[in-house]
Amino acid sequence: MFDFNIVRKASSDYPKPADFHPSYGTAGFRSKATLLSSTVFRCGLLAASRAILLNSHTGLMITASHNPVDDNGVKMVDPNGGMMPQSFEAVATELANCEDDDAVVAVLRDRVFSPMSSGSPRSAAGGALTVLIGHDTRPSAPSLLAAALAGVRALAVHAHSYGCVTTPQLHFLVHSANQIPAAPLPQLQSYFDVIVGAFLELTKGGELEAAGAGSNSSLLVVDCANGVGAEQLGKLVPALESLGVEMQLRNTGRGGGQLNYQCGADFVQKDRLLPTEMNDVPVGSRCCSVDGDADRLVYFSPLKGGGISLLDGDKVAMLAAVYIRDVMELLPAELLHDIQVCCVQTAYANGAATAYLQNILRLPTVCTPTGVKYLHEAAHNADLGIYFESNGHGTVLFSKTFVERLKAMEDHPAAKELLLLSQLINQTVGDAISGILLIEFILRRKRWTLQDWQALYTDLPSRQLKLQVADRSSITTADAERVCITPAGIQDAITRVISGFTHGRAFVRPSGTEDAVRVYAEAEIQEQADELARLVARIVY
Ligand code: 16G
Ligand code: ZN
Repeated sequence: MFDFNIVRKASSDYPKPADFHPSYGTAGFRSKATLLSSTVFRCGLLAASRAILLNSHTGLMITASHNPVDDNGVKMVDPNGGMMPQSFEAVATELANCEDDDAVVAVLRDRVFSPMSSGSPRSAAGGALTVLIGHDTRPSAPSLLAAALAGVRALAVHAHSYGCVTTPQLHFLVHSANQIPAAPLPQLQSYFDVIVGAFLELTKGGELEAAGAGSNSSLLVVDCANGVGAEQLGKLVPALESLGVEMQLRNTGRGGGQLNYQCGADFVQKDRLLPTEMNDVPVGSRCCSVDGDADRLVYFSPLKGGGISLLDGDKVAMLAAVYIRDVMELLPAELLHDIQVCCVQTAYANGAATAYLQNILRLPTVCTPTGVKYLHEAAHNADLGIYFESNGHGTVLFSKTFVERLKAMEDHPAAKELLLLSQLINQTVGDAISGILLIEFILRRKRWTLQDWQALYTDLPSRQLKLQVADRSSITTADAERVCITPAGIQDAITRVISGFTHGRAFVRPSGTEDAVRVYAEAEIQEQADELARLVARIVY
């Protein structure tokens, strides 16, 4: 049985900085790394508490994803490999904001344990309940890892650090650790065994052709954002070689480049520029960028005279949707009876992508607020839920029912193929490594170049702006962030401005990860999208 006195004493080594008020936002806690020791320690307590209460292994990922190298963050992972339920976020925030050690113990005892357990909490001592921990490549990782370990151990729960792993790898490992009770913890290799194993099985038989014509069709240049993806992606090189793809890694961190600085999926998607260390890549080459913790992926191709042709998360979603629809059409009708397919997007999805989905693919669509937890939940409600944010984060979820039906018909080649896809595609969270394998497989199977893929539809020109305002919480939204509720009158003003633009669409939302307000605008031509964004920004100021 754990002892709250031990918690109190351990907590005294991790005092909260005065005037620091973290909140569990879109992707967990995020801040300047120097402020985060107490927050990460307390997340260690929380992850251990949830392990005890749920009698399962839980997880903690220490990362600030695509944010600058001096930031860091922490995110909780639930036993199913998904994110901590939103209902628990307020308690996490309350715990992180306790001003002293007594308050930490009080929140833990009265808010975390008491309402959720009947009677006293189960003892973890002597049991094998474990919090699985991973971190990215940030220099602040070792000290924050020590804080996390101290938090977990203060509740007499085991902690296991996987070291430097991608966020999706950690989610995958937590999920698989909970599959067989009392089994030893999974090794990182099991992730590659499942994902790469499915890929090799899918590509067996050698019917795959080189991805279209062109002198560089065998080359895939990957921008690793100088992050954790570099080491893990290195392990894919042989698998892709078997498909005739030569994968070259850039921004691996070994060339002295800084994490996420002028590179990575966020930079490429938002700034539409060639990442650093890639100036020598031939025009028209197949390239992709992952972010600092390798849960986002976008593809692109360098253009003549600079700039890039971007294939963002919307395009990835459409490629996956087109392919999966093709395979599903080969399935016997009875297998598909009552099977719901759905594509989930956010307000950031390009209007042309939504139109393609609805008018050409004729797939049902749902729009949710920004943040994986919302998209993931919506995709889970379907039997086959395809979700990708434009920024490149997403995955394809298969329901248990659908997987069971596919298994029952495994002899059918299309059923077998979909089953393998459900293993190739990380089912816990968006995953750049699994995404690269999926895209490379589909391009080969369809014999498409990036240009063929790009031609699915033409994006409407768009512009995003980031505004520093005095109080971002004064802006509140509804209807999946497409409508501003407060300040009063702001939405009417935005709607009036939009009405002056052909194919105009715009919205404003407070960021969930930064102290800023974001503006998105799209219109028929780039100058108009820029102008619309500027006019909307003026309304906000
Ligand atoms: C985080 C979210 C991402 C979202 C982004 C929005 C996760 C794992 N990541 O990176 O889904 O698109 O925040 O950031 O949930 P913003 O609120 O600052 O625009
Ligand atoms: Zn990320």
